[in-house]
Amino acid sequence: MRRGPFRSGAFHSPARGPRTAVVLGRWLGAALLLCFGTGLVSHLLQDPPGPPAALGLPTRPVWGYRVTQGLHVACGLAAVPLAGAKLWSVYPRLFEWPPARSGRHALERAAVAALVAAVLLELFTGLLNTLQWYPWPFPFRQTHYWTAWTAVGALLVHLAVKAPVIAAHWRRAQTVPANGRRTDGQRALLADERRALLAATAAAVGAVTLTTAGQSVPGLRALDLFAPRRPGAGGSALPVNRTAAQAGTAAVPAHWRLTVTGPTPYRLDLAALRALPQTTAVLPIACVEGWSADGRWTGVPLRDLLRRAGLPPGSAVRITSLEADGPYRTADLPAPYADHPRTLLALALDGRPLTPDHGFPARLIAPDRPGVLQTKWVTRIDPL
Ligand SMILES: Nc1nc2c(c(=O)[nH]1)N[C@H]1C(S)=C(S)[C@@H](COP(=O)(O)O)O[C@H]1N2
Ligand SMILES: [Mo]
Repeated sequence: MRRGPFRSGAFHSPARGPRTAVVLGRWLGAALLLCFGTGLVSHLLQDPPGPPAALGLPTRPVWGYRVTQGLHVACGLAAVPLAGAKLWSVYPRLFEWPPARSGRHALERAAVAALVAAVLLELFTGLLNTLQWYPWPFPFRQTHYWTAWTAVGALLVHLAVKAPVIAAHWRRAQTVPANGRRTDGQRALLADERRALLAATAAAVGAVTLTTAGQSVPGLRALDLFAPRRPGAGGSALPVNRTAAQAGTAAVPAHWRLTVTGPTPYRLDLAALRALPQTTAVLPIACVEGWSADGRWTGVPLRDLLRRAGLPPGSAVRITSLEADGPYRTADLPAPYADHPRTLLALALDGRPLTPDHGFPARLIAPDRPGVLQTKWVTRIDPL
């Protein structure tokens, strides 16, 4: 174990030490906690507990999910260089020998092992998810969700165990004690090295953020070098995650009808839908994978379609796509969204009929919801 890069004294640096670990820990901790909070929001929206109709899920602000999920992905990306720097700052301690000196030390190291493993798995799965790349046999969302709880639990143990060290090094003034063992020159060198490390870390975080945030922050579009999704596909400013060709819905059957069930079920063709009173609303598509963009949608308010089928306000519905299979073939719409005046069965985007990639002939668009739930190629609406 104690050879090569693992020998004690490997990669020695004066910039290491509790103060460095505390400063980096604060940044990383803040990024991870923001990830956790915004991730819980996303999870609750995608997997609402309890009966869908009974829930007061938020429909306001309409761009709410755009902000929380944009932050989630931005903080996750920023956490990658932060986690690297944090691991580097404590590197020799990760391979300490003997592995445990006391019960407390054993607990401390077990929590660190769980924390490091969970955070690395979380950042890895999240990063690959932004690339729509799933090279693993386990379900992404459940794994990402439960790993997050593991990471937060291990983080709380870590913070509790380290509380005295954190308290002692929280403020800069207390961190360079005049302990007589270091000369003023050595102390200045240490402070310089630490400053350089923190500046390099901050620069890496800044670079990662500036070159990816454009996928959800309009003002930063020009700098968006590394974000995987580009607007402009499918003939609009919105990116496309799953094209009609990929979903097998490129050729919509000539007999396509929208079916709405309820006390007075009915079917309507596209011309009949276009003849109904239309509403236009600017609403974003906010993808879980971190990109988002506004669209100007025109279509029939969903609640008008539901009233016509005899479904009263407060009804939750299931929206079904023409897509033969795939995880987003159906989406359940809790009552707050179904009743919202700007929830549309959209027929047009930016004044033009929907293109196949954006969901022709009809798609759902609802405020403050993850993109995965904005079902394209809609063919049925059923009460839940
Ligand atoms: N039927 C169906 N609807 C779907 C999807 C899908 O795979 N199948 N993808 C969803 C996802 S993940 C997103 S982000 C949005 C993207 O909408 P857009 O392609 O119009 O930008 O559509 C959603 N609607
Ligand atoms: Mo998405």
